[in-house]
Amino acid sequence: MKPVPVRQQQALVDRLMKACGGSYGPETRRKYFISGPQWAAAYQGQALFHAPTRQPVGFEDVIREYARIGIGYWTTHDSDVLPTDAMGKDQQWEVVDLIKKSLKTHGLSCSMVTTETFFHAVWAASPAAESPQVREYAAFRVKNTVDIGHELGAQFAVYWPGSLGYYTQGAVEETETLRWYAEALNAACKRDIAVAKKKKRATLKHCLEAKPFEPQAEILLPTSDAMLAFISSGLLTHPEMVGLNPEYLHELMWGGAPRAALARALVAGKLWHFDINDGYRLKHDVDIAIGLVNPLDWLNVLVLLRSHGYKGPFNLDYKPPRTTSNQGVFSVSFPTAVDRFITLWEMAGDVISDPVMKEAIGALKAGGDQSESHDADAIAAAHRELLTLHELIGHRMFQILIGAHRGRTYSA
Ligand code: 3MF
Ligand code: MG
Ligand code: MG
Repeated sequence: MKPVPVRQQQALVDRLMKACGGSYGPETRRKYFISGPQWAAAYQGQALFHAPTRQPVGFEDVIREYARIGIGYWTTHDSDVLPTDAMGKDQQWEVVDLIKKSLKTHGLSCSMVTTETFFHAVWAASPAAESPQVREYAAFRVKNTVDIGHELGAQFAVYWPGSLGYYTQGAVEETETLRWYAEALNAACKRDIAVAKKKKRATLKHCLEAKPFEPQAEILLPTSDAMLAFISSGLLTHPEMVGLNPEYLHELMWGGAPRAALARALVAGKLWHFDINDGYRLKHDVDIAIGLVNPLDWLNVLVLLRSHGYKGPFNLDYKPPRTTSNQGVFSVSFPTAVDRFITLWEMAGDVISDPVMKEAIGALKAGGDQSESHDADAIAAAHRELLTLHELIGHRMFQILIGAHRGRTYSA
């Protein structure tokens, strides 16, 4: 192949994207509760060790492009759209007005707002630092995010505590830091109750997001399970207002099984919001788009969520790779991520209604010949053949993933 001149590269990408086929139209995409974060589309590829590879993009461009793709919901950090020194001031409300206009023009809704408590130098010792002044500032920021959320019509507020942890052990007293962190959340809930009453709106759903490492060496609430324990620790004044925003990759990062982590959140009644992406076990936060690494695991996750009636939000918290251009972010990265999600979601429906799966699961639940005795050997023998179905179920999931259940075959 000959080298491809720069001016022909976009056309090549567009042609190959068309050749991929199988994409859904914006109308179809809008039927799902999929949200697009401002920060994901605006990410310039500037992570640790990296210079940016893309030009900056503002919320107007992101909202317009999400609308064109068919992403119906938009989410943002306070600092994605506001300079830190404008927070809570008149300038903030001017920007919020512009955002409202832009969302209205393009037919999008803001579903979630979140406070940045990890980037600015003020959070160096965490949002629950020893200094009462820092903690008072953290409370101001989360309360201000609640105000913005109500103004933009959001239903959810998310909190990834970011630097809640330490580099040098012993520098912070963990129980005290957790108490202080709870105080910020308590302030957010209290403000929410007052604003919701004034605006005659429902209170927001406040969702905690855990991540096992980054950006501190040690994190005080590293997993969704730790967050569940924190919610029921007695430190929160409104535990009923606080749930979880698990992130798929964050659970893989500590070596957990994301589906099992989600199951624990479901049984606690706390699975309220979900950050969807992909990546590798026991590695750093690579935020690859859904289904590019673990499609079979993702199918399994969506089977669980579908069978429990979870309908979203599904927040596209991934990072278009540094190798993708500004154009590529909206022409390839977001539409393909959305379409893989929809395909996997629909496939999960196939799994649930598949006759082989149904019969296998039904048979396992019926068990072997009922024996009255507590004879372990006899019970094991009565189930010996039946339990082979576990592996058969795994095979059937694979077949559904590759379309073999619909007759797709490969000749050897
Ligand atoms: C970090 C994250 C965050 C959170 C966001 C929401 C930048 O790994 O996942 O995204 O999702 O801060 O509060
Ligand atoms: Mg996230
Ligand atoms: Mg992440």
